[in-house]
Amino acid sequence: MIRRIASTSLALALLAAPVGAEPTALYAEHCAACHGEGRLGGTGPALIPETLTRMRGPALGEVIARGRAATQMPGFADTLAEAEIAALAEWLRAPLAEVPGWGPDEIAASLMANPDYRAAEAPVFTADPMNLFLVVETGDSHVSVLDGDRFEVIDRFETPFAVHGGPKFAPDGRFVFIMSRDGWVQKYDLWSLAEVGRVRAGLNSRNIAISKDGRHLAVANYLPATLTILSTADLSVERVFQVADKDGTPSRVSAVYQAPARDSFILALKDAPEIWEIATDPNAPPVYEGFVHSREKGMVEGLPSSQGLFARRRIAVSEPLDDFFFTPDYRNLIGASRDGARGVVVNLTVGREIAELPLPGMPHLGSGISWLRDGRRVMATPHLKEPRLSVIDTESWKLVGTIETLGPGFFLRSHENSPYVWADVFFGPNRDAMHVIDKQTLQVVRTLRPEPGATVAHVEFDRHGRHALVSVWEDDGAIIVYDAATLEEVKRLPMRKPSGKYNVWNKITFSDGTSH
Ligand code: DHE
Repeated sequence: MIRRIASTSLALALLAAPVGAEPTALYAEHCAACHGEGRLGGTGPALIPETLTRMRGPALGEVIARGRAATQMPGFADTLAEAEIAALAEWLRAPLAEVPGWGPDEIAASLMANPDYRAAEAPVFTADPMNLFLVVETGDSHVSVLDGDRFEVIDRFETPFAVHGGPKFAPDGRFVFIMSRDGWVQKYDLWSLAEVGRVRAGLNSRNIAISKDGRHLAVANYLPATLTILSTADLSVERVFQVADKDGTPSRVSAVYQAPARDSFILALKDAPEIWEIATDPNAPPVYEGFVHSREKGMVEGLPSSQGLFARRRIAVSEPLDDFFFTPDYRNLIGASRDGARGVVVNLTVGREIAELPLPGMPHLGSGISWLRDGRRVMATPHLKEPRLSVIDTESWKLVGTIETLGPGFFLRSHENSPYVWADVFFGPNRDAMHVIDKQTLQVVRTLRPEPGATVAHVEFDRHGRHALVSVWEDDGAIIVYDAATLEEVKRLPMRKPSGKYNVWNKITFSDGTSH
């Protein structure tokens, strides 16, 4: 099924595409075999602006000319003229003229089970299965499975291209789900050390969340504007929500989160002033969306629009909010306004905004973490455009401090057993610095520079909080293991552009210091 996109987008696409059919012909001859006739991916990734504009690294023309190291993407500098490469790159940056529908049938048809998969009856290794780390290596699209006590790689497997966001673990830590920006969801068995299969849940996706009982996996999509819910058992499609505001205007889904204390998924909508909550409890009470007017009783509840599993509730907010931080009880969330100038606190129980916070400079709330300071729970968030962290009291919703850093950062981490917060400096000339901050005094106690000139970012602790793992976020990068108390380097493991790393125990127990 082919759906025509809105005529304004089509006009833009035509304007952006260079005159003449040359890039189209070049694409058909040189690219389509791997990237798909419709640019939506094949053995290679989708070549659409929704994915391409989010790629960090060399410019598109550079990749076409020289290829991509450690992948099957060859260089075309000897085959194509410079002007042809430039025209092709420009054409690829224009939106698709036609977007195919991607509903339950297309998703189901994309399912690929691993024919060699055999489920082991017990872990096939001696390491503590609760203290494994998954290290996402975006340099060559692999994940390394790391023994979190000995710091040895016990398996390394290929992922779809451009994995984004944290993998999500089943509640018992056995299976893990990994998502790529092209919408592929991969299921991997950590006991058997083998891929179970993969399915394409969207054409351009944001992130995934797993339900409290581990049975359902939600996939947030930009393209199409849907939320796909898969069964974790066999990756079959359970539901595809067409996401639109109460007036029917479609909205992309910025992100989906699990709210374990509420037994639900919470959705950030990119284009609508609404937050959605979708029940993952089969006995969820009815949701009333409309109200009917009764002469005798005044306004009364209307018919429930949904109830039970996947009942959907809309929470109206004053403007679209994305990138959420949740308090540990999941009663409140902080969302960032689109202009990146303020944070809004939304109480999920009463379903409305209850406070506003001054958070200029694009707070990256998804990286926020919380801890107890003088008996009160505070949260801290980095800012993508300001060299500081903001620390907020989660009861009074007042800013209790700011911590100056050497540049804007992306990720924060801590652990219940550690007195420190680790904060990277992802952007700017000091991106090789990693601050270690005292949780009580809010002072930087040490700034590590393990690899001068290289980006160091993203930290994850082992399950006991004894070691902190830091990425040297470069193509010939590494994971550096630090003693979390002495801050001394313990071990360095070479890795291909390691981005995030995720500890099974910290994730399944919703550790305070880590992202969920
Ligand atoms: Fe991410 C997590 C959104 C750019 C690496 N990123 C997330 C999450 C969201 C998000 C909503 C939480 C999802 C989850 O884990 O379930 N990211 C966004 C953006 O909107 C933004 C700014 C623009 C975009 O490209 O979409 C963005 N992110 C990036 C990058 O450029 C990064 C650095 C490199 C990359 O791989 O694309 C990047 N994002 C990450 C990582 C996580 C992440 C490693 C998981 C962090 C964690 O510890 O859980």
